[in-house]
Amino acid sequence: MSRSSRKRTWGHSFFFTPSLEALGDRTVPSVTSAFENGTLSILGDAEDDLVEIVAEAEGTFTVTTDAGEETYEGVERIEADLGDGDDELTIDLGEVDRRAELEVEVELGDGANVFDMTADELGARAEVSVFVTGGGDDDEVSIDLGEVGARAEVEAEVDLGDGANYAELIADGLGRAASLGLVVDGGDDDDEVVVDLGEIGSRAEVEAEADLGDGDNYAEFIADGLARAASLSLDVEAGDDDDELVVELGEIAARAEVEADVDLGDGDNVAEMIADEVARRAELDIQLDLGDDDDEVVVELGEIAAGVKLDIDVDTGDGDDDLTLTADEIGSRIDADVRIDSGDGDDTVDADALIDLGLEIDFQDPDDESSDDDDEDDEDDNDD
Ligand SMILES: [Ca+2]
Ligand SMILES: [Ca+2]
Ligand SMILES: [Ca+2]
Ligand SMILES: [Ca+2]
Repeated sequence: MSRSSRKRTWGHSFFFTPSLEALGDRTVPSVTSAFENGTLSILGDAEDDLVEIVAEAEGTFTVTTDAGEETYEGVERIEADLGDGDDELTIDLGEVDRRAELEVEVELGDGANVFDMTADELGARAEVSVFVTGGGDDDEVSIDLGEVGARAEVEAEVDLGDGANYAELIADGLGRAASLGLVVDGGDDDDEVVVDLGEIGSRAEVEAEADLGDGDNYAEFIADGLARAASLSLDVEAGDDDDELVVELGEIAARAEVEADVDLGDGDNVAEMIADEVARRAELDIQLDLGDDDDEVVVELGEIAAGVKLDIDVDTGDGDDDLTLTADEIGSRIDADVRIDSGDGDDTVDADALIDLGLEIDFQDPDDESSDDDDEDDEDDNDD
């Protein structure tokens, strides 16, 4: 029906009226689907396509497009190429069976696209991979996994291209020894990425990598907690504009490991890392690099139990930076290595709570060595 917008008015009548051919085209559906060797293929065109895929049973999917409704059995892989235009693809996986395997690969093309995949739950040892590629315009990608079962494996790669994109990955908790790998590429322009996983189960492994590119980006990574011996690796990179990253991890249980490597580039960036509790023998390795310009850093670790290993390295570059590092309590036998480099500029650094709790902090602030405000200069050995 969108074709009617192409209708042109002709000043005079001709024998061949192109509009008649256009009318004939309307009977040709814009989306076709096919099935071969376990792969369900969906092909759109350069116009706006609307596709809905619903799981009926394991490997059985009903596809609804403007061509009608078709059901396929024995599906192991879904491939969709929707071309340009503002496309919308929804996939409802329902309850994914134990040990079920599914691969989804989607090309959304240019245009303002929407991709929405939901599951109520992933059964134990299920394996789901999803690869989504957007184009140069504003894309919206949402993946909701529901409750992820024990030893389930999820791999998600989302390349949003340029444009003001939005991507979210939601789970209602990860089961014991489950694994989740996420890679998000945001391209230029202002992107928003939200990851909210619920409780990360014992010995579960999460690896998340986000490259937000230029633009004023916002990224949020939330977990209700990490259970015993769970591990989380977070790698976030952004470009020269004003970026904001919020990480909230709840209670980090005994022997859990958190590794965060954050590089937000120049611009007025904000980085917040918050945990309520870090239990015995957990390990935290936090590297925050916020580049030049006026940055804000908050690291709040709550109660830190005995035997915790802490490696914190914060570098806010030049500019007027504002840093706060706090904890409520620190147990005995902490293996801590905390370095703060606030670069040139008028910085406010508050790590008093950590110092009061007995933690040694290695401050690197070039302003301390060449301070114009102090009447008496501390003589440094680098004076000639
Ligand atoms: Ca299309
Ligand atoms: Ca895009
Ligand atoms: Ca961006
Ligand atoms: Ca930046």
